[in-house]
Amino acid sequence: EDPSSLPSNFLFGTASSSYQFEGAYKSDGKGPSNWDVFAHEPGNIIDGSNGDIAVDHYHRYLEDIRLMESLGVNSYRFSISWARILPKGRFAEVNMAGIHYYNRLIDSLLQKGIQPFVTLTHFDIPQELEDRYGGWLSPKSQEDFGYFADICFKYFGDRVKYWVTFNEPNIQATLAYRWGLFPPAHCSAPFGNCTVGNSETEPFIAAHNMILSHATAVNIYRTKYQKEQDGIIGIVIHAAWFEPISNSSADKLAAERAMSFFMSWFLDPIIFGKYPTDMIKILGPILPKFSRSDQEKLKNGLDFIGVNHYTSFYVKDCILSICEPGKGITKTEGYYEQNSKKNGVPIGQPTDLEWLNVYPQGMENMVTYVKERYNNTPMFITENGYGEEDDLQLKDKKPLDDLKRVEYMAGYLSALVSAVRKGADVRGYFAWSLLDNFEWEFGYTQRFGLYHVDFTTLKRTPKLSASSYKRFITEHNVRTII
Ligand code: GCO
Repeated sequence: EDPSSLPSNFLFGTASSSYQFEGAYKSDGKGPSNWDVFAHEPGNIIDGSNGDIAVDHYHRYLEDIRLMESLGVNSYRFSISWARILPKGRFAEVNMAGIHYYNRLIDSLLQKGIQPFVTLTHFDIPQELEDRYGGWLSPKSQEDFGYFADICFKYFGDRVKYWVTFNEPNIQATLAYRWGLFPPAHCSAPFGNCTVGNSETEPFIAAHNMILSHATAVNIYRTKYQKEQDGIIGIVIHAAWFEPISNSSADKLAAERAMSFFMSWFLDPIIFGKYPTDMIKILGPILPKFSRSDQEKLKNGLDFIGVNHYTSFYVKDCILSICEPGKGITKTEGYYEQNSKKNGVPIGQPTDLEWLNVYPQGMENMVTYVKERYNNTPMFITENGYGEEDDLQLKDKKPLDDLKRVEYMAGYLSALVSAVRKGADVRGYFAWSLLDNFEWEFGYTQRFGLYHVDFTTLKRTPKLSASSYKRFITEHNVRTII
């Protein structure tokens, strides 16, 4: 596809997050985050690693900005470490050294013509909030998040014009409170055996507080800052594409339910002021309710939708069909089962990672779906990328010749261009990620970078995908100048 079909002011960038990149986990007054605590507990991260040092972006951001410059990107998506700004949430002073770090980062980016695209929280929160009242399970979290967001708008909003409140709250609510794989590691049988939690109810309680926290931050931005600072604010959702496994109407309805239970769970309340109808019907009293004043607060709740899209799944109905125990059979999962395969055949080219199949058509389908469901609200593809198992374990592989990543990006970018041609209002694309980094419960065993990182020396080396992304961006720019 011809990159010139993209708008001339299109943002091209790479994405990152504070815990996965920064390191410096207790430097310059930073407080402990929930991820610091979780990763330090033996058994939680498969290679026993943590983000104490990560890729040391905190100290190497200037070098990393030079890498961005050589890619030719005009934007950088990163997140703020809440515990670096507020080591104890709103229960202690602002840590000015943390403010200074992000000021240096933002100013250095702008000097190179790179727009900061800033996420307020990408999974990591001050541990203090967990300890005091159970983090997102408590409605008190709303006030905390508003307090934090206000500080960020106040100190950085003169220069930051793109704000994201939450990164993938749908993943966070599910992994932290249904599967126990993210802090605070809550779950119950048959989803897992944690010491605390309730997999059937807590994901919805945490999500409810996140949705209202989002609304709190957006209202603060709208009333105190937006007019003067002239930026926009949105939320980032993990948006896999769900393909019905057969033509039966039951499977088609199941795929619709998958969309509701996964993505629209967050987007519908923020855009329409209520949960999706199929969720309300199926979950009944399990789903918390929005009061009148909540609904008022929610309306007009975003300027753009951030879509993280990587892969697609087949979806099978579990109301009329028999599903495997523990996979979609309960009402809290929406009575659908997701699978990467149909009759043993994967939906797209398989990768090293079980959840990741290469199916570029899913990008076009997803973008079109979001466009139609949400009246063509402006969108950014806030993440898209290809992951591989660590090359140290696969000795014969040449880590820098990442042809599969090159092909993945070419396919997905061309599917994106095609959706834009057909009228989707997509304004930017961020590759996950600039560098190999800390991949949550998988530690350093999975690599998503356009640049290879030697995790011992922290040396960065470009892969083939870095030059192919650069070429795509250059072609786009050349056409738009002519
Ligand atoms: C997110 C993602 C990233 C991952 C990436 C690769 O929440 O934005 O989980 O942090 O590193 O999706 O799996």
